[in-house]
Amino acid sequence: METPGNPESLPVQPPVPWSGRRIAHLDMDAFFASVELLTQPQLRGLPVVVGGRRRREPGDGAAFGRLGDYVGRGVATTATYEARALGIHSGMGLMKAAALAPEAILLPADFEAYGRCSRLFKAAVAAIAPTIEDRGIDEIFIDLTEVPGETVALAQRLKDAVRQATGLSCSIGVTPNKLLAKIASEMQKPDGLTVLTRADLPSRIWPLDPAVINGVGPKARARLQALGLDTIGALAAADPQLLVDQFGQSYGGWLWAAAHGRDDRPLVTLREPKSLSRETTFERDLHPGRDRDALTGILLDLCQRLAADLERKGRRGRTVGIKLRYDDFRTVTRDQTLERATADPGAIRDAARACLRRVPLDRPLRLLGIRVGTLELPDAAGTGPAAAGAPAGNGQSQPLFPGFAS
Ligand code: DCP
Ligand code: MG
Repeated sequence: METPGNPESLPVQPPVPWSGRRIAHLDMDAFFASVELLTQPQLRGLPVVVGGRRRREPGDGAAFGRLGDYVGRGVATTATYEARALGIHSGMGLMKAAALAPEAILLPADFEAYGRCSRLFKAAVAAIAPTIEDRGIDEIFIDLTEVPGETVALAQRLKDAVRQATGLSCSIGVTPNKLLAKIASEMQKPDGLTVLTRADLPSRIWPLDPAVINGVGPKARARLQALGLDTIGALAAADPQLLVDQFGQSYGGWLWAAAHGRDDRPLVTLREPKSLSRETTFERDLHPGRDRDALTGILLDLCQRLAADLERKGRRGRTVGIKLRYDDFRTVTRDQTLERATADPGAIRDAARACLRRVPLDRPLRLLGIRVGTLELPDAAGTGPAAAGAPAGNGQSQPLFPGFAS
């Protein structure tokens, strides 16, 4: 079967996977390096390597240098395809890489930017296909079984959505299971789209090195090689008893099944948090009147931390709640529903203030907590979490425990 790499080669008949499932694996292309090129487009087309330890300072736009000038023990986290053509790959020592390509550009890593892009591409996919297994910063499995649409068109839609949300390309493989999808997504990198059916197993999978199977590491590969099993096809044709004798019941049996493209593992989907919260118990009980400034400071700090938690997890919430525990261990909570979901510390603070007006503040407190619930992902349009909230404003200086006469 023709596997489409470009629109011209789209098959007339949609490919039909051989089980009921349609599982996609999506992996971003040269991820860290591609994120860097978004803000430094003048480096496009050049060999670029991301690595090294030095932290980038804010406003440090021109922080790149020649790889040949690098001295140190850092490793390459990734390299553009132009740098890979020169022999550089992830995990390679930068000094070794420098010997191969001294003229290549070296950029320090900016993990915040990679995290932002990661959240954006996952949200863009989730808006189309919500059943997702998160496999790390730049890859996910997606269950497309229940998502309407022909497979190639749907995969293309996902790629387009990822590009729209991030400006980045990714590669997708769609097959009946995770094992094959992971192999398929690699097949036409970068910007690949590979759909495999049962009929493709002998022609597309069996010629490959067993090392492309996720779970066959260098040691297993070497042992397979020693047995003369240097392709997946050879592994599939091997006597399963030989594999069990060599590798044990469990791994040997798995190897043989994997070579036949069998894998029934379900997706391990994101367990959505219902709410996020922060709370603190004071070293000594604080009185809402006498210790008003201290309490205000603590609550502002909790709001900031909670907003940072939301930002990190890429979530916003529509309810804000407070929790107070009095010196006699009685606990009260109050909630406030917002008009729009927010991750903004100012909006959280304002809602907390509204909640505080509804609790008695007549005795010392031992604990203060704040919670944001009814969480949602930001829309795939790419607005940052702060965009949906009220501006942080300058209300910071107002006490959060107002109107209490001690
Ligand atoms: N990474 C890392 N150290 C490694 C390997 C990877 O820090 N030894 C980081 C940098 C990569 C990101 O993880 O950009 C994703 O890893 P991938 O293996 O998916 O590699 P790339 O996305 O860089 O390239 P590809 O296009 O092959 O997926
Ligand atoms: Mg990748």
